[in-house]
Amino acid sequence: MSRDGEKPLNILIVVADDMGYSDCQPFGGEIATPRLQGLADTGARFRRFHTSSLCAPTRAMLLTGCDNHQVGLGVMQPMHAMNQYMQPGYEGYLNHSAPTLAELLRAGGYHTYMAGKWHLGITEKTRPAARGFERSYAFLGGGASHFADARPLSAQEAKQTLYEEDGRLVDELPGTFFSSTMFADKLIQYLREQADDRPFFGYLAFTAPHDPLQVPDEWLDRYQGRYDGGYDAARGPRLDRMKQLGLIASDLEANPGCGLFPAWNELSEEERHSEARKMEVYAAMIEHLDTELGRVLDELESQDKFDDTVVFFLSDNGANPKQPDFYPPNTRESIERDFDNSLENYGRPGSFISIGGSWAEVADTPLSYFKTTTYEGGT
Ligand SMILES: [Ca+2]
Repeated sequence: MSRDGEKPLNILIVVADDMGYSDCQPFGGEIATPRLQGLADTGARFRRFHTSSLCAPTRAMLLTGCDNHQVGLGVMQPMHAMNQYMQPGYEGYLNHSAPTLAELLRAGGYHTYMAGKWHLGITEKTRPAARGFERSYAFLGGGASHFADARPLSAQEAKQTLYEEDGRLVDELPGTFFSSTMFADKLIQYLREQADDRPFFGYLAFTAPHDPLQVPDEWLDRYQGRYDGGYDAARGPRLDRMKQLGLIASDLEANPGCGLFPAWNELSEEERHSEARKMEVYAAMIEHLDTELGRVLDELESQDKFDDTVVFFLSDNGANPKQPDFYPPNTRESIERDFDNSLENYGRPGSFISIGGSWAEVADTPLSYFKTTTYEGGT
């Protein structure tokens, strides 16, 4: 990274969780993401960049440069098939067969900071502190409530629904906790506490907009009414903007979708209200992420480091088509019983909602399918 003997550049990798291909502005999305737009305006957009179709395998590849099967994430827990148990490459955590980017950069003189989702191991030997991160504030699991209650996605997920800081488990989250805000706060703190002028590697892995779709109350109504027109009314303008931006061929037609989910005109009035509200919360969650990322970029500016920092932004996989009963052993009944999924409570503590298949297809415009599949909408 050294430029003619100059100081090596800082590196900041920012990951969104389950964000669709065209959700953000630089890729044609209607969701206000001015900070990402700013980065894109002065940077490059990668149109042939692919990920895995799931969280942890992508992260394993991102942090090692190796195929996920080589480093222990051949399958993501708890999705092991019987013949995958105890098999090399299927450990379900980042094994020690390859160094991480953080280990290599730290050995090369970088400070290494992480804030956000880890999902690559929960034991002391597999947490960020053991894999090269000098400072870390990490969520170790796959997902949870974004508020202080940190409610697990399911009973099976509960054992990895843990936060840690610098290798030690965090007992209790502050009452004001919201995931994206805390992760930005922590990265800013680590940047401020750095006492020398060595370069840094930052890994900011937001858990937004992974379900449960949630935002701080003051953000809840930011997109009110914006999705009342339904799926096609959102998809068409996205496609048009992508053409204007030169991201796709000008004669590309709208993707007809996989046909597994109901069309807008097949929904009852009540179902439409529910669907539109879910997308409103999802959109607000992405704009909120952009704002929190903006605070980190502002900090770099104020430390006069922004121009010496290479910033990468990616989503770890495509948009999520699954409903909350996808996470075993949840059922529709258990979700209804254990969460307050009344329309007024969507996006607030105690709710557990997801955008579902039809919106996931819109979020991945113009690609086919979504997270959990290896079609382009998944990767
Ligand atoms: Ca993900």
